[in-house]
Amino acid sequence: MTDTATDWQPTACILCECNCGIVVQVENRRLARIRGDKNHPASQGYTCNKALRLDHYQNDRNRLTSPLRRRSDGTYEEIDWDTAISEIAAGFRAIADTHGGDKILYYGGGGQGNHLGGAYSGAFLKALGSHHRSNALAQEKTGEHWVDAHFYGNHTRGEFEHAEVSVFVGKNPWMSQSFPRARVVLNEIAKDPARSMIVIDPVITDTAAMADFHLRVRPGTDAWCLAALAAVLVQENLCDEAFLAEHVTGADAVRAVLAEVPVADYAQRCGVAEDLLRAAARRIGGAASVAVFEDLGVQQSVNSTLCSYLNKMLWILTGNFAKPGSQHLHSSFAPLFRSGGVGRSPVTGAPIIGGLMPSNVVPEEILTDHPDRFRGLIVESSNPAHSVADSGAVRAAFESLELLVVIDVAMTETARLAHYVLPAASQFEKAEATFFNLEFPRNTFHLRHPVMEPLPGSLPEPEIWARLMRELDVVDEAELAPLRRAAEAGRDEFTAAFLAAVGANPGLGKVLPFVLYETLGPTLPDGLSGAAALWGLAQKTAMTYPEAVRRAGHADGNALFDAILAGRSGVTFTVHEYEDDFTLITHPDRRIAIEMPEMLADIRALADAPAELTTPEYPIVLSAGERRAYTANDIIRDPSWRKRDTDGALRVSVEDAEALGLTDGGRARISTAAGTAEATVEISEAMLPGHASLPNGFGVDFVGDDGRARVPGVAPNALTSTGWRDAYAGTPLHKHVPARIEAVEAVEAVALAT
Ligand SMILES: Nc1nc2c(c(=O)[nH]1)N[C@H]1C(S)=C(S)[C@@H](COP(=O)(O)OP(=O)(O)OC[C@H]3O[C@@H](n4cnc5c(=O)[nH]c(N)nc54)[C@H](O)[C@@H]3O)O[C@H]1N2
Ligand SMILES: Nc1nc2c(c(=O)[nH]1)N[C@H]1C(S)=C(S)[C@@H](COP(=O)(O)OP(=O)(O)OC[C@H]3O[C@@H](n4cnc5c(=O)[nH]c(N)nc54)[C@H](O)[C@@H]3O)O[C@H]1N2
Ligand code: SF4
Ligand SMILES: [Mo]
Repeated sequence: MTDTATDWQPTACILCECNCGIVVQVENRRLARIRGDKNHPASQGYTCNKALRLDHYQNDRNRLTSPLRRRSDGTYEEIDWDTAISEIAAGFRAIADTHGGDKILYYGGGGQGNHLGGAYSGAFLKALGSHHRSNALAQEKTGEHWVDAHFYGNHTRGEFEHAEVSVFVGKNPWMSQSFPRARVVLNEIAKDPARSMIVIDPVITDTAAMADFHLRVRPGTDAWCLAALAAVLVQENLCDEAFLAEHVTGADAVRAVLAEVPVADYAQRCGVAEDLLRAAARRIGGAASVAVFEDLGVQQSVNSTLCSYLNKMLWILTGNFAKPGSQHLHSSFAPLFRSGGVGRSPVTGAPIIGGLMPSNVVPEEILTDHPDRFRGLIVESSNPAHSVADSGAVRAAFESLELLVVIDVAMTETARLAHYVLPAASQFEKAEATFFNLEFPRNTFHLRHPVMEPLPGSLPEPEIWARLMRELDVVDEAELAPLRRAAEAGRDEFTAAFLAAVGANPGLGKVLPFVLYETLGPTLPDGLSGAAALWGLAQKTAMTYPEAVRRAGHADGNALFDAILAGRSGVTFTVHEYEDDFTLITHPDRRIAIEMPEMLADIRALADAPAELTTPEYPIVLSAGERRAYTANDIIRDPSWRKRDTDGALRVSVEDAEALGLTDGGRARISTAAGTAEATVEISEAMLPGHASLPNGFGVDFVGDDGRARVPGVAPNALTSTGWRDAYAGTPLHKHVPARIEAVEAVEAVALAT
């Protein structure tokens, strides 16, 4: 260790939802050394290749160091925090007063590693009367959430570590991870002859290459494949009758529809050999435990909500619930979705599921003369001008706003459209946490302590939101004073004072995160004032799952909160027993309700639905946004973090390359209904003819040491359209964009480069 290096400090990787625990040594504000944290209760020392590159996030030379205000010529000037806060609060106040607070939209609130800041936004938004919001979950998970809400009112997770059969539907966990210690678990499954892996994916991914059954569907045909798999379970009597009778409603209606599915015909339509498909279904039907993970390969493709519905039949019809190695409901420390029915967005009438408006309709909800259009927007920890379909439409819409404020660590494509940009402290410079707490039977929560001071000029989001709230001046200091005193006296005193204060003025509950930050926050040690909001969540968690929290060793909400503050590597907050799965079903009868008339009608309609959406003009299916070894959404902008695939190659099949005259390492032009782009070609035996793929996270700009801006790779949403979305959830079909690919002649490529 050198003189300036700190001791090893626990924190977490922020590049995917796993948030593996890591320990770091900090040297001159650099994350000089990084390794897995063996004390982390979920990751247990595991990391993938990406965690070691985190300093490229922390020390991005394009970090923001001052609030910025746009001048009329489009350039930015630095302003001080007081000016920024008062002008922004006044600006949103004016929109609320003139047009109503519901004309202010909130987008984002947290990425793969940070949800704590967003937890404070609600107080400011509620104080203004703003309630509409959207974020990346409305680009992927809302369709599944709609089905989940109907089935059991909760979210499920597979227990892959112990599953006899693991099924991955449009999911490549070797690259994209998403459950703890993914590569270790995948290797264990592959090595064990008693366990099997079933992968449904058109690409021979790293995961598919390890599978016992690779159902290599034609892109976009999963609904036929999944319907046929579920039909085999019904037609060959592989269902768990006792489970269905005791724990499920609507099974007869579902079985009646599946009994009619022509398996051989559907196998042919999805391009999977009937024998293989039947063998996979029989393996599922005969296993002692089955766990399933669906992800973007279906959630961002054709019939996406229907696929979510069908895929759940694989484990429900076979009774793979509430036992080791199966599918589980789980506790949550803070819900990622709001509860309640499906709402409608004000302009386009799009479905609002789990409180989230589809990202795809956001531009249309702004760029219109409709009286209910959004006029103000706050974007926090998200880059929608790059990550939402049709970047051109998003840009045009954002440019028309009366007020756009972006809170980010870096000058992003979205920040460049903002009236004000506020610099956030990085995720290693403040208290931070995520609400991706999705495991069963043991669920974990990790409050990360700051490992260094905020970059000068930046502030943690809890402080930004508190300053904005103070400026609105909606909470009377006289109401906070007793709470401040009680917080200093102790947890029990604070609890009593809190209950008294909210009893006297229920309005305080609406701005709860602000109240906690202002009163409990200053008493928290180690730079953890931003953790104050967790006090309320800890109380709620202890009330919702009292037994499971006690089993995890926490007597009550205050004990859980204190354990969270003290546990530098994360804590287990619930320990469930397998039969608890049934009590986590929110329906009064504690049964899974699988009859959804729209979905059953859609299964019937598959018989006549087209399985091809390409056209002679756009004959190739482009998957726009694949997860690879060196992609991490838009979190790291410095391209030098990548050790390979630095251009983000367009992967094409051997057959297509030959037909189109493409060469490996050469250039290709990709055209879609939305736009064109150019990419470096990689000819790959993993791709099916007629299918091409581009990675996610490319096409963001970065100004290097030489002052020149570089934009490696293709921004996938230069090629996608807002209207290309799922009928139920409005989620985009990014994995299934009809495209044309042409070789770019070497001479032409040189001419374009100069
Ligand atoms: N390395 C890395 N890991 C990440 C991320 C990252 O940016 N980089 N991002 C994180 C985030 S935000 C998410 S949401 C997850 C996403 O994780 P995944 O969903 O696993 O990621 P993708 O690679 O986008 O898509 C999964 C698979 O869908 C397949 N696919 C394409 N078309 C079809 C189809 O028609 N049918 C089927 N069945 N499959 C199809 C692709 O071949 C691909 O293997 O990853 C997380 N992990
Ligand atoms: N075509 C296509 N589009 C896609 C996808 C695809 O596969 N294809 N995938 C979709 C999916 S699944 C997802 S999840 C989204 C992700 O897209 P986004 O919702 O835009 O999220 P991120 O890319 O994670 O961007 C995170 C932002 O947070 C900033 N940030 C990092 N740390 C902090 C912090 O501490 N505070 C603040 N305030 N900001 C911070 C980063 O600089 C970055 O700008 O993209 C979606 N878009
Ligand atoms: S990218 Fe995900 S799996 Fe890899 S180290 Fe980071 S959190 Fe863990
Ligand atoms: Mo995502």
